[in-house]
Amino acid sequence: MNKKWWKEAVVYQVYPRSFKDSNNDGIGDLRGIIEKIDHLDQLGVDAVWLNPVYKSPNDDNGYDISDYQAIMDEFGTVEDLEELMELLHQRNIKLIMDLVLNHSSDEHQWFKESRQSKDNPYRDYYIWRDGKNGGPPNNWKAFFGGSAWKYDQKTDQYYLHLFSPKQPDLNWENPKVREEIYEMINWWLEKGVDGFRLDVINLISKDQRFPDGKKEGLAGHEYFANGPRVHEFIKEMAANTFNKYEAMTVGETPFVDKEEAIKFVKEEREEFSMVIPFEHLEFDRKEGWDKITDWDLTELKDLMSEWQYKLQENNGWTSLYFCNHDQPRIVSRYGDDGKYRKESAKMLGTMLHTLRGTPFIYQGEEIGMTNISFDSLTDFDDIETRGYIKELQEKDQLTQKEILEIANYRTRDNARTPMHWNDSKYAGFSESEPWLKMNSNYPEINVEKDLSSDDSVFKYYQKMISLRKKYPVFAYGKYDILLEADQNIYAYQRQGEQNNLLVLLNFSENDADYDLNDQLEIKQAELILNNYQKEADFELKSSLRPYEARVYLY
Ligand code: ISL
Ligand code: CA
Repeated sequence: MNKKWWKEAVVYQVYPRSFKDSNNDGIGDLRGIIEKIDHLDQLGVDAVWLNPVYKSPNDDNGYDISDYQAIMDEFGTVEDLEELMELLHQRNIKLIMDLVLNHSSDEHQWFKESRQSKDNPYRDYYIWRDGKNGGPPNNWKAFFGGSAWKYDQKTDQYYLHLFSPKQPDLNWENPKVREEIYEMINWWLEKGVDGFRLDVINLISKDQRFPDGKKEGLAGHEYFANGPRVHEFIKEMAANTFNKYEAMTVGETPFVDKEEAIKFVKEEREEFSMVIPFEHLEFDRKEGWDKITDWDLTELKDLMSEWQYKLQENNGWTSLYFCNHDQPRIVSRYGDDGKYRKESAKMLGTMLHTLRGTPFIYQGEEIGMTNISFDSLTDFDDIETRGYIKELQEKDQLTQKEILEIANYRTRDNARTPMHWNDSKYAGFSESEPWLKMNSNYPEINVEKDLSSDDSVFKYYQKMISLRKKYPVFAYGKYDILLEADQNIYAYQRQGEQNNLLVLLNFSENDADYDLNDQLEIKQAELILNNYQKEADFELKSSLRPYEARVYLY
């Protein structure tokens, strides 16, 4: 096992639009992040990943880029970004940028040219096809609803957009596109950026026959996810860019299971440092976005275990996360955002920081922020939610109230509400009305409050992060599951060179008994982390309190 800084790191994700607004226009910005570096430093994180900050008309909040080498007007300037990077580096915090390479904005110069004529030099920068039988070229569906093809009158052809029509897919088959992309990446690397998170990077190679999709789920995904040339393209890109700088790379990879994951992250293959898995966040949406399903802890345990074993056996690495800008708040999903909010937030955090991989904390998770509840369907900003609402209204099987309930549970806006810094109006995020509604619970849940209390979620995260730094077993220890069939407790050990860890996590709101006598022979162990004030002695047979998390060192 090779040691790497990013295997020992904890990454903090900043969604710039909602982190801190420095000039009171209601929108978070780069100077706002600069103002809050102390918060990151205090928490103890090693790297910051910024969601896209490039020039963009914001059809999908920055994931539609119109200029890869300029900063969005509302966020600031390239100089602000350089200053932020410099200040982070002074505190030994690395900077990870987001790279959106599967698509650009339709307002990018390349696309403006491309749509002009069939013989424009930029035509093949995008994917254009003739229609079929008066409709689109095939049945592929877009992630945000509807067909993945949009008709363009000017040249009487369709272009492919796997996301919104304002996000046309780039044509990676064209070597000129690849060269331009590599040049742009190197421009950022030369500035000193330490790594990248690569948006939906496993979608860049499409089956060039463009057949109709036949599998269940998003139509066509078997032809555009993990496509024929995906590894060839990634190897070429890595060799020409990241690997020359030893940059950290995080591939965002929907439709990837543990077998596919290995192909991206097995160290010898020199593709990515790690991937962003999805399967562990799909338990409550197995029957689709519009149906909330019950889920079972043993399923989650099995899945986590399979990934853990597969990766450690194959010398591969992964990111560990529950929250990001696309996911509702985890404490409202797998935890309890009422009575046991603090306990369950800490317990879920413990899982992320004690498995084998690199933990990613999403802003607000470190204070246990919860989902929001909008009163009206018009409150939603998220383009994905608006797409689904439209589809559901057209299907006409659910009442407006039912649609509102589902949208509130699912919406990516849950993660995107402004950060809670204190209990003043607009929570210290801004002095003007924010771009998205605030969660009304900010007077109870905010950073200032957490800093002044000993048993806060923040203080617990701080401790967890410092423990990871102190004991290499957190990063490098071998994973083994315990109490495999237990329905309430997720238990595992990590075996390291100097020490071992025993992790016990109660996912239920009741006390849960356990007996490890058959599985372990430990007499003494030190409790190094516990989310209850009154600490428990070490015993192989005992009971956990509601949402209790314990980490023992031995
Ligand atoms: O967010 C999702 C589930 O709620 C996915 O459908 C999501 O769109 C997918 O995981 C890809 O996400 C990434 O690319 C999108 C962008 O909207 C997301 O914010 C980004 O993380 C298109 O660039
Ligand atoms: Ca601002």
